[in-house]
Amino acid sequence: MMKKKKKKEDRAYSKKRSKIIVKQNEKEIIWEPNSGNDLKLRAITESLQILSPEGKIEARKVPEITNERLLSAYRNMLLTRMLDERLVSLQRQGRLGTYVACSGQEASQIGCVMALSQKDWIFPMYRDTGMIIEMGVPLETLLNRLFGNSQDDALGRDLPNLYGWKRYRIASFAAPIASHVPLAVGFALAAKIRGDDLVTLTTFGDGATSSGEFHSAMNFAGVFKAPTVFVCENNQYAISVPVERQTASSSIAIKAAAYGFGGVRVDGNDLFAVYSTVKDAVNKARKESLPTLVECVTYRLQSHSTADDWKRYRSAEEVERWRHLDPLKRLRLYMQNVRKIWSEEKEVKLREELEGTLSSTISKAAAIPPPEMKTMFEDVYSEMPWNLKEGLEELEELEK
Ligand SMILES: Cc1ncc(C[n+]2csc(CCOP(=O)(O)OP(=O)(O)O)c2C)c(N)n1
Ligand SMILES: [Mg+2]
Repeated sequence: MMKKKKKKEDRAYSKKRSKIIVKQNEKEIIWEPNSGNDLKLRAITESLQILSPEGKIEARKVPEITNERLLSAYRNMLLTRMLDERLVSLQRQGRLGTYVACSGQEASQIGCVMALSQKDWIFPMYRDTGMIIEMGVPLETLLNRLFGNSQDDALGRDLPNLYGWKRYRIASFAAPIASHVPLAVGFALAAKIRGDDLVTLTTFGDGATSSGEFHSAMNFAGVFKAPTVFVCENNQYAISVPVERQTASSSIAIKAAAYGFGGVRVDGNDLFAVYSTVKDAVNKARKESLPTLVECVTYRLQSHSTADDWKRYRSAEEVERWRHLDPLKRLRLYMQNVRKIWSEEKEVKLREELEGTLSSTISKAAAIPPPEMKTMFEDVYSEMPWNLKEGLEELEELEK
């Protein structure tokens, strides 16, 4: 009897074998479901995958990406990971206010931007350092923002991870979750009315899908046919709340059906799956003015932010399992073993180069003084009102 039951379970696993079995030191680890309704397990087994965790091609349709483009994407993924680690450490040393890390989500973020054209805009979330880098924001500009120094375009007035640069086609956003999602739809519709040939892409987390803004934006986009690509970076948690407490739907992608357009779920740690799916969605938006929802199944390897400790709500084993699905590792293996354009030596050399660039750029940004205090009274009104003038005068007295 026991034997029979075991066999049945084996069959269930082996049905999607390549998707749920990961290898660690030659040993196979099976992803055990916690319950009959384990959304995390289903999310991995039922998403589009092109590149396996071992760096092998799993699907027939492989996107056409030149070696040059692939190397540049990998470089930005590694830069994002190394920058992330440095920033968390700087915050721990008390040299940076706060930081929201994105380690583990690099393929989702960089794959999205690779699919865009030079005219398209992004409406990102706070965790999208990889997108900011792939959009071409120089490291100096990004670090000045994070340090909030006097060279920061926002003069240190915003939270470090709340980015926004018009010249890089990155819309600024606010801290309330999903408040930027309807703006991506409005911007796309305005562009459509004006005849501008552009698509907007907005990213948000799994937690954001419980907000009213997510649903009204999706509804509006469906009814008025907005050229918008919605990308949910489903990293399994909204701070400490796991995705299975966020929704009773079988996936996040399925929610698109209620608004009359397509939803696709992809392995968010697979650069090829993200890139090709988002590229199709961008083409659909550009050619047919139709929205798409893409769910990237991924995982946040670090804490929610530097004000959080993941050990309070998830096990080390769970984090370890996801480490084997690392987006960088699988791309590196593919470049090395399939395309033959990468090697251990190249990896060491690139890491050394990026280490050097990061050290010098961080030292430079850290040494730039903070904005002058008086700047907080400026830039709001064309003519300063009496109450601000009074505040400024008081400050000048104090500074004498
Ligand atoms: C409207 C609103 N409610 C609550 C918060 C507090 N908060 C900040 S981040 C966060 C979790 C969001 O999770 P998710 O959307 O999955 O994105 P992730 O941080 O996992 O990338 C919450 C609840 C907020 N900023 N805004
Ligand atoms: Mg989340």
